Amino acid sequence: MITFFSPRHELHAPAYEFFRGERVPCFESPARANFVLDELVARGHEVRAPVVDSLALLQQVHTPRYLAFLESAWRQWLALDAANETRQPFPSVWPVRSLRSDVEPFNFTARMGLYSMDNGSPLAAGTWAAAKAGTDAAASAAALLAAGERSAFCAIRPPGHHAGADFMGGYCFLNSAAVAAQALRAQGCARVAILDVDYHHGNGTQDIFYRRADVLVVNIHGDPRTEYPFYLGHADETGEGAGHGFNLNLPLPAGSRPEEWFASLDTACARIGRYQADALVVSLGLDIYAGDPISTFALQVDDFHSLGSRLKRLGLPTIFVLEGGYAAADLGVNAANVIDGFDRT
Ligand code: SP5
Ligand code: ZN
Repeated sequence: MITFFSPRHELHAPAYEFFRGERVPCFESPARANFVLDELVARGHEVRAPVVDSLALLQQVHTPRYLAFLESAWRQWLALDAANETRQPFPSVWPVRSLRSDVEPFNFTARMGLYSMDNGSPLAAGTWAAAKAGTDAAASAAALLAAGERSAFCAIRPPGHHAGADFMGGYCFLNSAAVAAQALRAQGCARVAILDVDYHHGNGTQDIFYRRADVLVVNIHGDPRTEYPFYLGHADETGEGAGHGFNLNLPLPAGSRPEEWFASLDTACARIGRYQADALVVSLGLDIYAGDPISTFALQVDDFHSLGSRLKRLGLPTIFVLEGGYAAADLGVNAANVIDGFDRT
């Protein structure tokens, strides 16, 4: 399977995040994508640089004011104080419920809060460049499918599925899976399915397509009553307006076993089959792995091969987009097992 990869992902390298009130090294590290790249190369997969500019697609899935903020955020941070070069910006105030989010404050930290769902998405100097390289990869993968290829893999970071139309969150800034789906729609696929298998519910992707019937969104994830992102991902969220019936959430209790997870995968695949999708985007979060440091599902290395071969049986042109997965040293083998399960069985 052809893989899209850009070394620009390394431009997003914040030093720390917060955990229980302490600064800890970021779980979402540059090493992650490099482990994936190395394993795919070792197994003989072709790697290409992104070739498509995704800006027009980004403007269809994110709001203009969010894109303007994110693109200029680091420059604004430095403009406050040149010494900020070695500091990380974090939000500390958010417009919950009765507070207004329609008026953009001048204050930088207040705008950070307006455009964030949490304080868990550290910004760095190259965040925009790295995230944009990721969405360029997603758009390039769609172009490859238009040219007749059956599948493509985007080995990208930072991840994207928590990023909604106008906010960042959960290590995510630009929603690459949404860009891939939007690109497939633009090139003639009438119905696109997104299957999100990351441990955490893909609230951003759900947000972007919630009122649309042309993109089915299916999520398998840890029950949000106990797992991040907590405030979305329940089974009763089925879509709104024209999108009613085109969002399926399959939450599983924390600690669920692989057998239970694969039973949900069968349910997800059955829904995608009934939808008669023309193409599939897989938000490939590998934090469902037993060795993941922040998650509680227990898929083993070989289970990722089974995941790939199960998805192959859908018989759809498919784009895989890397999302979470924090056991960095095992990420390459787990990602490559999905790809080989799909490609080589
Ligand atoms: C893309 C993605 O996987 N984002 C995940 C963001 C999760 N952020 C919250 C992390 C909370 C970590 N809790 C750790 C518990 C360890 N015992
Ligand atoms: Zn995750």
